[in-house]
Amino acid sequence: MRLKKPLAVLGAVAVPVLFAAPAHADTVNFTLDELNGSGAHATAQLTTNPNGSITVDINGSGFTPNAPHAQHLHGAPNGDFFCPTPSADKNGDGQVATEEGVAQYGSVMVSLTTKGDASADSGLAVDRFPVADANGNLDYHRTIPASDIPEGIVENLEDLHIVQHGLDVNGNGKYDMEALGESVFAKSLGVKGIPEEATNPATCGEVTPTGSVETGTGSTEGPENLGRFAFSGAALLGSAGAFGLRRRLATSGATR
Ligand SMILES: [Cu+2]
Repeated sequence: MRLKKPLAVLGAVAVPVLFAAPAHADTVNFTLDELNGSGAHATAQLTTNPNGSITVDINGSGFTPNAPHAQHLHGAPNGDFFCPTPSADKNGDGQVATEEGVAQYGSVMVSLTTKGDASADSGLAVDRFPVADANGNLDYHRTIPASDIPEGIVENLEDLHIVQHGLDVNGNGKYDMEALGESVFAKSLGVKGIPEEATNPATCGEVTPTGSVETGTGSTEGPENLGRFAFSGAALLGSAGAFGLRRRLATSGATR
C-alpha cells in the first residue's frame, strides 16, 4: 500500500490531517468528433468536485457560427451506450437525427446549459445553451450543481457521452428548413417549425483514449445572427412528450 511510507515519514501527527482531507477531484477528458459531416470538433474536461458538482469545460470549433448549440451528457451509469455509427441513420437521409442517435448514445442525463436548470428537463432549452461565436468557436465553462445531476453519474463519468447539437448542412450559414426539413424530434414533442438542422447532432464525444491528441479546425463562413429559435425552452419544459420520449428511448436502448 502506497500510503505506508509517507505515513511513517510524517509521523502520527499528520495522520488525522490525511484522513480529514476532502474526497479527491477526478478529471475525465472527452474528445468530441464530428457527426453528420458538421465539421465541428471539441474537447471537454469534466472534473468532479467534493460537493458532488461537476465542473465542465468544453472548447470546440467548426460550429455553425452565431447559432445556439444544445449540448448534453448522454448515456447512463454503467450503460451500454456509444457515439452513433452511420447505421443509426434509420431513414437513410444521410444524417443521424437526434431521435435516431439516442438509441445508441443514450438519453439526456445532464443538460449543459449556460445558466439555470441543468437537468434533463432542460434538454431543449435552447435559449440557455451556448452560442458559437462568429468564427464558429464554442467555449463553455460551468459548474453543474449536484442537485441537477442524477444518481450514479459523478462516479461513472466515463460511461457517458457528450453530444452537441445543431449544424448547417447546406452551408448557408444558418439553421433552416431547406436542407433537411422540419425537426422530427421537436415535432414529436409538439413543437412545430424547428429545422432539423437545429436539433441534429453535430459532435459526439467519448472518453479520450490515453495518449491521444485531438486537433480542431475552425470555420469562418457565414457570420450572421441566427441565435434565435422559433420556440423557447420554456415551451418544452412542461412537455409530457419529452418525458415519454426519454423513457421510450431509454427502454429501447436498455434492451439491446
Ligand atoms: Cu444531446
